[in-house]
Amino acid sequence: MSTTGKVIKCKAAVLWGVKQPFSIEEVEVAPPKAYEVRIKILATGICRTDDHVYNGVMAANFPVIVGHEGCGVVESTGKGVTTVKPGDMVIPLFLPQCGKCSSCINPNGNLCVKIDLTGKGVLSDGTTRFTCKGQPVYHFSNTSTFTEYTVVEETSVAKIDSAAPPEKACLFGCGFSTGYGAAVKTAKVTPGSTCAVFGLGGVGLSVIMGCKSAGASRIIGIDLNKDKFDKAKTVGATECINPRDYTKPINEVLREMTDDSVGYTFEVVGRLETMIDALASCHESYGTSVVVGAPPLSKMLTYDPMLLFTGRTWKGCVFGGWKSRDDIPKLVSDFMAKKFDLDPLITDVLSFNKINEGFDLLRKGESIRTVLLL
Ligand code: CND
Ligand code: ZN
Ligand code: ZN
Repeated sequence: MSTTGKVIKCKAAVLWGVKQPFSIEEVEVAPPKAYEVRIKILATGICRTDDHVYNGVMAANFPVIVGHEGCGVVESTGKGVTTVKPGDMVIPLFLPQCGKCSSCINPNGNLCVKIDLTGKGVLSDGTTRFTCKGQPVYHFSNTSTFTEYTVVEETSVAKIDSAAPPEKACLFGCGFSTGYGAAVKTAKVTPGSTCAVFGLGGVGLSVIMGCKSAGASRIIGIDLNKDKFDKAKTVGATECINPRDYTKPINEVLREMTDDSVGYTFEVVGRLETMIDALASCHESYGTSVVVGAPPLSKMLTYDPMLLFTGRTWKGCVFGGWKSRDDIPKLVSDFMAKKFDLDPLITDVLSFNKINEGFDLLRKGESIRTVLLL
């Protein structure tokens, strides 16, 4: 029986408030309105950004359905949708591409005005498509993938190769694309260069994969958890260090290790201290440092402007700098052509019901990416 045009009742993991465990609930998912798409989610990864919402350090309205690293199949489309149809394999995009705003029009921009950085959690008409126990439930970042069905706007959907395996392709929704793009698209790492990556989670390891594919000759991984080092080396780190093993500031350690030649640094933790450490660690004249870690809510940074005066470049990127609808299908094609391997990033695969277990693995530092199957 077709579900088109009807409310779908299904399972979703609802966050009712800060630091409350994910609660698997029956939710009602309304049909897509004009220019919207309803997607059956098949697989979704767990990213630290979802945990930031749980911890209250990233803006969101509650109750909310988070999750932003998913892959699924279009179930139905609203009026006016022309770029996807039922049955298409798709990735929901936390960074939309409307194609009309100033970022979308500029060849170097990607921060589409339709991105929801302030956690409003509603679609264009100001309402939500999720209801639980008679109460509206908010969307998250134009995606909401911790649910069997979600509704997103057409501008937040990338159609990908229908043969892509969802349990891997979901990582294109955030972790892999964000990290890999930070290196190849935003920093534009050059062959033979030296790179340093602060934070060796799923996003940081993807940065390392990007540095490697760009031809960097030295890639130094930095983490407080030495259990992350083996995996970092598997994906391309040439060496790994723990700042706690040194008494000197980490920028001095890196300068000595490399004869003062660190061309690129990446902050992939999301802490103010590591943002400054990463900036100070790139070469004072020609170095580039990229902020990839999500800035903590309402926190300010002070720094010595001499760090920039000498010539360093400091930048950041959302979703690796990619233009989401254009570039993600191409990245998936590269994956299907075996240009890179996502298997090292996926440490755990769990059924959707075990979502809290998946988050525990992340919090204990025991997982890179846990993929939940719906
Ligand atoms: P995850 O938590 O898996 O990795 C972070 C790593 O940093 C862990 O291995 C920690 O041990 C390590 N770490 C913690 N403190 C320090 C420290 N002081 N020095 C060195 N290492 C440390 O997170 P993830 O890889 O899923 O995400 C990383 C960040 O990227 C996080 O802030 C997330 O919110 C952000 C992000 C950004 C974007 C974007 O578009 N820019 C998209 N998704 C996620
Ligand atoms: Zn736009
Ligand atoms: Zn993410």
